[in-house]
Amino acid sequence: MTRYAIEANFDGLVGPTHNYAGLSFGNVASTSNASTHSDPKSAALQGLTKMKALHDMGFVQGVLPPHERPHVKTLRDVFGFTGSDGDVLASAWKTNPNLVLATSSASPMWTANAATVSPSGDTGDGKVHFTPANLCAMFHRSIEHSVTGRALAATFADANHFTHHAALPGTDHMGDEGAANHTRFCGDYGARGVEFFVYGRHAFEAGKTRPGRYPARQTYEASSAIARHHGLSDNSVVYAQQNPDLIDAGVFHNDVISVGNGNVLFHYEDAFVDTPAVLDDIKRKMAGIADFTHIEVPKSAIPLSDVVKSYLFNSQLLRLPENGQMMLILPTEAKETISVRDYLYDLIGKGKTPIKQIKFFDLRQSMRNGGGPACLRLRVALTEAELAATNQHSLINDQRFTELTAWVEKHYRDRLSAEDFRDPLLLFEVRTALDELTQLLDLGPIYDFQHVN
Ligand code: SUG
Repeated sequence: MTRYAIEANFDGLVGPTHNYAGLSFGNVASTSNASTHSDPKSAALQGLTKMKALHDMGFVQGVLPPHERPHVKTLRDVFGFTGSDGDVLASAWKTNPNLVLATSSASPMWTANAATVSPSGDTGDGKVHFTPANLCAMFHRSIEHSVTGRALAATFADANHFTHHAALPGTDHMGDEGAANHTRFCGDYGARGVEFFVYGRHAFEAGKTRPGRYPARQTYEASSAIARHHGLSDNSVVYAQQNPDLIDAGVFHNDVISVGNGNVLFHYEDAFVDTPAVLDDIKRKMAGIADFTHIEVPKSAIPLSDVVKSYLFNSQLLRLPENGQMMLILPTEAKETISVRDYLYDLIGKGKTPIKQIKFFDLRQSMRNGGGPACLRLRVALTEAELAATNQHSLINDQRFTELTAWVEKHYRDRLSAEDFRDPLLLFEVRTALDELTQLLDLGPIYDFQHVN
C-alpha cells in the first residue's frame, strides 16, 4: 500500500562565524578563497531566502541549527589548552592561529554532510534512520558529528518513528561524508526505493584505483556499513565508485558531479567507474518501483572545469508537489558560466526531459567555500505521521522565516576576518545568539556551552 509521503529539505542555517579559512584540501573554492573576509549576515540571509522560496513553492522546508564556533571545548579537550575561555582562545592563537581557525568554521551549515538518512520505506524496522557523518577527512569537520547528532535527535525525537545511530569511527578506513554521497531513487516517497551510495575508494582492499592528488573522503566500507546499520536490503542498494580522475580535478563529493531524485539521475559523463554498469544496476533494481531515467551531460557540451566552477550538479532536483514535474534549483554561478547556461536552456527548451523548470539563487557567500544549493540541504522523506512527529518549530513557515531573519539581523556581523576569531567577544556573541536560537526552534540544550555532556 502506498502511504502519503513527501520529501522535506532541511537546510543548515549559516552560522554567525561564516568565514573563509582555506581548510578543505581538494575543494578548489575553499582553497582559492582562503583569507578573504566574509559576510556572515548576508550568507545567512541568502540561505534563508532559498528556504522561504521553497516553502512558498509548496515544499516542506526545515532548518537545522548552526554550531558553536570557535569550539572552545575542542581547544581544551583535543589540544589541551586551559584557563578561562578567553585564556584558551588567547593561548591557542599565540601557539598557532590555525588551531583557532580550524575550530571556528561554520561548515556544519552544509547539511548534505550532516548525515545519511534512510526513509522508512527502505529500512528493516520501518523507521527513518539517521547516521551522522564522521567527516574525518578534514579536521575542522571531524568535530561536527556530536552536535549534529544532538540536533537531529532533537528535531526527530519520536522513537516510534526515528532511529538515530552513532557516527562511524572517525578513522581513515571509515571516512563518511553523509548524504553528499548518497541519493535515493523511488516512485512514491513513502514506498520502497533504491539507495545509491557513491564512494571514493576501498579502504580494506589493496591495489584498487583511487585518486592520486586529492583525498577520496568516502570509503566503500563506510557506505556499506551504513546500509547494514539502516537495515537496507541488498536488492535496494547500489554502490558506485566515483571516477578518481574527477576527484583529482576538484570533485570532492558526488553531489558536485551528479544529482538524483525520484526516478531521475542527472549526471556528468564518466561520473563513476564503469558508468554504464552503474546505470544498469540502478535500472534493474528500480524495476517494479518506477521507470528509471538518466540525463547524461557529455564532456563535449561542458568542460569539467566549468562543471566544477559553476556547480551545475550541486543543484537541488525537486519534484514539484502540484504536478510532479522536476525542477532544478541552481546557484547564479551556473547562469554566469556560458557553456552551462547554454546547456540548461537547450535542455529545458527541448521539452523531452523530465526537468521542466530551472531557478537560480544567489548563494555566493556559501559558494566561496564550495557549498552550493545541494550542499545546504539534507533531504528527509517523511510520511504524514512522521512529519507530524517532527519538531514543528524546525519547519519554515512565514512566521518562522520572519523570526529567523530578525534573529540574524540582531546577532550577525556583516564582516569577519581571521583576526576576529581571537576576540572572546565574538565567542560570547555567538553563544548569546545560539542560546536564543535553541528557544526559537524549541530544540533544548544541544550545545556544549549549554552544559550538555
Ligand atoms: O567539506 N567546505 C566544505 C564544503 C562542503 C560542501 N558540501 C557538499 N558538497 N555537500 C567542505 O569542503 C571550507 C571551509 C573553509 O575553508 O573555511 C569547507 O569546509
